[in-house]
Amino acid sequence: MSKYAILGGFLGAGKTTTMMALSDEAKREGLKAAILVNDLGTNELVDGSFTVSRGYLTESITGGCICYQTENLVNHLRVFRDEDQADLILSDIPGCGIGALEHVYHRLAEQYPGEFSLAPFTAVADPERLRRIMPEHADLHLPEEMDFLFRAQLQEAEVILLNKIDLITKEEAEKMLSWLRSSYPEAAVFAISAQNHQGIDAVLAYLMKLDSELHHPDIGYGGPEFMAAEGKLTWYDCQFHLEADTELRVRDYLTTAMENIRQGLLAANRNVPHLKAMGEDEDGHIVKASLIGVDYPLQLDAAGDVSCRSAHIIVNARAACEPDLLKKICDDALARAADSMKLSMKVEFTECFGMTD
Ligand SMILES: Nc1nc2c(ncn2[C@@H]2O[C@H](COP(=O)(O)OP(=O)(O)OP(=O)(O)O)[C@@H](O)[C@H]2O)c(=O)[nH]1
Ligand SMILES: [Mg+2]
Repeated sequence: MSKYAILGGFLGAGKTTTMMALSDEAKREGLKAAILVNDLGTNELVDGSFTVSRGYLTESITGGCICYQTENLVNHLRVFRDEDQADLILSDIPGCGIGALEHVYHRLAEQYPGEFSLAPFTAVADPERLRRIMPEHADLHLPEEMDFLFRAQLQEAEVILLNKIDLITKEEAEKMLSWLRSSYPEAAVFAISAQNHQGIDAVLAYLMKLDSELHHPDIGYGGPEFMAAEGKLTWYDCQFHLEADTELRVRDYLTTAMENIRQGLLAANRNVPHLKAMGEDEDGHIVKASLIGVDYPLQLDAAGDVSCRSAHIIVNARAACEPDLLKKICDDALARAADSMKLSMKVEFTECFGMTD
């Protein structure tokens, strides 16, 4: 029987990176892992395209949360289990999401008994965002309605992964771990760096060995705080083609474009819990960029950066901003970056919607 593990956690916490790290670790242990990427956006999205480009066995469910498409989810899980013979199936939920313990795990247990072994329900947490709900109550320039989601995601979890410990000191990590353990005493807490593969072996062993207890925590799903938090979030997705007369460097384009979006959001006093972009040139070289807030440095994975003539670009912004304003900021920023680099831009797809639309 395949083990199925859902990883929740806020936007940009590192769910996709953790799923890749767990897949790598599974491979080292002689196990086969598969990744099921879930997002509210449609069409080609950064996360699924990136995991495929890195060679991970990946399928995507787009256009809605897996909480509301159990049959579709089960079809994907069965293919991974029966055709791919995956030992472990990892899936995320859109990073604003809560409620998958009830809507996915409980439904699978009740409606498809014995088909899948359910790993403890897991949340990935970013240390910076945790500081917001810890006693220090750090100001992250995000609407305070988001605090509900940070708390609910941890309350729902049976396993909490304190990720990105490479970015904090040992003392900070200890302080956060002890706060997490005292605030969420029923959860098993692990410290990891998904990026550096630190602590991943212990998490894999835990998820493979234990099963979800299938609790029913009261996390306020559907309540006023939940509605208020979702009401603040907007999804923007864009795909386009860039062409240069002489030379195009995808890394430079993404850097300029993301900085333009940052400046547009700052000027409007808005923020972006996660802005992701990926570019692929005509020879399949990939560059990925990620920004987890207007106050944070741009993170570039530019292993594939070479000079080229044309590239396909995907941009996904998950922002605390009104849809019309976000669309204007992003559309302008992407076009201005192309103009300033004398690139011709052919937009193939754009969507922008509020989470509650
Ligand atoms: N330094 C560091 N960065 C990390 C780590 N894990 C993830 N990141 C970075 O954090 C950013 C967000 O990571 P993702 O894995 O895309 O986050 P996510 O939770 O999947 O984000 P959404 O799907 O948008 O909700 C990326 O730039 C990652 O490279 C880590 O352990 N250390
Ligand atoms: Mg992701």
